[in-house]
Amino acid sequence: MIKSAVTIALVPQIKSGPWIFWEDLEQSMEKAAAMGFDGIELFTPSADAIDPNQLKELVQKYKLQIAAVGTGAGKVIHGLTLSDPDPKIREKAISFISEMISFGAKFGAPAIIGSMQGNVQPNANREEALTWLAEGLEILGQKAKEASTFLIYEPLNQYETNLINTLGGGRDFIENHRLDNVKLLADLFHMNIEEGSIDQVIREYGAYIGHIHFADSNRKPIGMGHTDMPPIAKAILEINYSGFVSAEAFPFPNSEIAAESTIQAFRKYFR
Ligand code: LER
Ligand code: MN
Repeated sequence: MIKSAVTIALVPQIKSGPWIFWEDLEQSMEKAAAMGFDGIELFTPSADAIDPNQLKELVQKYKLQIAAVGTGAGKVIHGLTLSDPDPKIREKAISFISEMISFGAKFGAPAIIGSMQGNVQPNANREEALTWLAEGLEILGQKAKEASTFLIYEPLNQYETNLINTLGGGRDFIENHRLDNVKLLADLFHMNIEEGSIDQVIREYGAYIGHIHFADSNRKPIGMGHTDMPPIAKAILEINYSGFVSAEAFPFPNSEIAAESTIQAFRKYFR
């Protein structure tokens, strides 16, 4: 069964990002649980920012799953990416994400590689950058496997990365580099910019999709933009997707209304 989730970001540097909740962890969890979400997607500054025992208590108290953990803080705070020409930076990026994988795995949650993939730098070679990214995903996919979870790779729109922008590009990358235990994130906001037909692409690459970011064309909650959601929801159901549909959207007009609109849209399309 498809599960609902809502993002909670606890990284001060990215407060203005597309996160439904971004203040207090427990308060946000309490609200998410009261609205009926199945899980939360967490963005933390590092793997040790939250005491796992405390999080275990909260997860039990509010009966919420951890849908996934974001790793973007590694880039935003420390400037680390998996495609940096400097091997020391790539090494640090891998160890930052490894720790996030171990943290998430305590809760059965996979880690997401989004902005941590980086970019081909102005004077670097594209093939080389893609090889570095593949090397990182290979190591991290295995790390996730050892922790009994999987790794999520997210194609981003062209204004955020010049590496891979489409689900098809992500599928080719996984196959060409024989990446094991790596699944794709279908972020409906990025797909709205990059794909021809979102529903067709979801049907075509359904077997590779391990996580979905739920946001409208303008990155506001579903229903507040012009994305034609019914055919997309139909495609998600048709591929027998059983992961999380997680609201990574702006808290517009505020966190509560954004979360409430999201869970209503989720019920309308998936229940
Ligand atoms: C960034 O645009 C995004 O979609 C995030 O999920 C990546 O960390
Ligand atoms: Mn996303």
